[in-house]
Amino acid sequence: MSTGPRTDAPTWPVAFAERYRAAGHWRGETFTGVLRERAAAHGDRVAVVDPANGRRAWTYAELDERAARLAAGFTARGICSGDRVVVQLPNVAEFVEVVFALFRIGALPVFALPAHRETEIGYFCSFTEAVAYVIPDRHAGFDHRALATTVRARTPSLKHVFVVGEPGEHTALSDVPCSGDPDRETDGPAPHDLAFLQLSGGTTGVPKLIPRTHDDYIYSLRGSNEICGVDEDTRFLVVLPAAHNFPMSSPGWLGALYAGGTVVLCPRPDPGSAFPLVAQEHVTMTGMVPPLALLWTEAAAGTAHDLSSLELVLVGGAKYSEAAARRLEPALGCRLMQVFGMAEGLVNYTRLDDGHETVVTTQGRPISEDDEIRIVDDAGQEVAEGDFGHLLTRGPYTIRGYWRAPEHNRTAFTEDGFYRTGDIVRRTENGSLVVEGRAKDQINRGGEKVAPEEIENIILGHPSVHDVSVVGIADTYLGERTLAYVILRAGAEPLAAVAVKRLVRERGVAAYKIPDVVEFVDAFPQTGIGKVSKKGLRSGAAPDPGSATGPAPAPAPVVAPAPHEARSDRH
Ligand code: OOB
Repeated sequence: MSTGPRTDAPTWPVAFAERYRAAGHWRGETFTGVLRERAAAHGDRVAVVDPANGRRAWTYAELDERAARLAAGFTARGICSGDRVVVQLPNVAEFVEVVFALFRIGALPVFALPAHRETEIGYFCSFTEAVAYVIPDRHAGFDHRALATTVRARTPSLKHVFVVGEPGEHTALSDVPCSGDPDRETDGPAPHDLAFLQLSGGTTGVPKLIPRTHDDYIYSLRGSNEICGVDEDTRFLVVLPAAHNFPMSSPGWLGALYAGGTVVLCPRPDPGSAFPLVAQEHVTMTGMVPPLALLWTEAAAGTAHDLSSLELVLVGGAKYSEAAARRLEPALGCRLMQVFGMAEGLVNYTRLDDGHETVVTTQGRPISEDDEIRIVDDAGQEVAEGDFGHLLTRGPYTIRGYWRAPEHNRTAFTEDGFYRTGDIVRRTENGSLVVEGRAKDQINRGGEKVAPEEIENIILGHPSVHDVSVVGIADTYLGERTLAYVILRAGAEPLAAVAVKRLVRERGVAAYKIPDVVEFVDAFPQTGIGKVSKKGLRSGAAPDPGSATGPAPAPAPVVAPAPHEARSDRH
């Protein structure tokens, strides 16, 4: 079985693929095969715990059976190998069931985040020509069925909407599984086939899609498990949205399932929701972004819940301050591991046997000895050992190109296949990487990535707006938050900051992309924020945002708050 034309995305050259197989990285496993093997080996161990609505716990045998029945039901409805299915589910057991059902068929889940709205979902569905969209009925006060109705009406490929819960005019997911005995023997797609499409954090107007294969992703799980000590006794709590690459694979819920451990799904990440679950479910491991780690660290002191089962907390997705990192272990009574990863592939971890200073001051080193790391200056020349520069990487689980994006791939990857991460790093004497900043045009809002261009394009649509520049400003809790500098047209009706925010919200984008602060200016500040009119740049010859100017790359557009911030709007 194949997952469709390989031309959808560049893949590893044959010589590299052979090398990765010979090294034992790619072992010819598939997710379907892995689940079936675990179900055969220890079918009665608990695979997934969903504490919401009366605590459901599915064993490996049950999960395998459910996935097989659902796969048969999807097949009966015409979903085939290679079809794309946008999956937008919160942390519920059905998420795991749906994903393994799609893996079985060889259909590709496209992992949307629960926060995504009409603009993002409409784009994912139309760009991938998705045949189906899987949603909860309502989540976090939002009715996903109404959104599905809108998107379906304008997406000709979209034939099915499956709903976890009350389906409304759509199809209940619970009506899909076949009742007979499904074919249990199929392995579905081949190990080198695509397994799913992840979303990139994005630096452009629309997010890029990241094609991951069974071989490469399973290798990253195996490597992550080894580094983090994940085994069948691991009880992994998924606090971040399960669709994100970090909680999925570093080592995440897929890593825990690969090892035969137990995945506990946490509906909300706040300590009030998560701490009781840690205690009740004897959670041993979890992963989170720095702002959440701060909250957990602060809340741990006064909690009545027993957190003593926790052995390891992974923190990553954005820079974790050294001061905060120092506080985590004593507060939570467990080990800390920093993780610096990307959905495109490369993942770095500090190690359990690293000294304490390395754990609190670095972002670790790559999973694999075959992860190739280059740290280069603007001219692409390798910097002196210890100096900072642009991080380029290539390896057995880092993609060679985005899905259906040949144009973008030409700049996002070097000719010899290195991914330009857009991160500015340096390597310490003991080989650990330290993230110093960013050269890419992206805002990292506490781990949630915002592409300024996407928001600028929306604001530019307002008739009173002459130009806009969206930048990140330092924030003690989030690391960064977003500020939109707006220049109004001469003689235009004055515009309130709230109106700008409303405009973005009403366009139907994830709430975390709505600017935190809006400021009206006569011209873009040239100093202090280091930004000029990006509209002008785009209509002229735009420089590659991944390349800084000058010999030494500036440590990223992570900027200090502008002096006039005091008068900015904070609604
Ligand atoms: C993870 O994945 P993405 O794809 O959402 O974002 C990747 C980007 C990196 O290129 C870097 O800019 C930033 O997020 N980042 C960090 C970081 N971890 C990620 N920046 C500073 N320090 C860190 N520890 O965010 C992701 C994927 C897998 C595991 C962990 C995080």
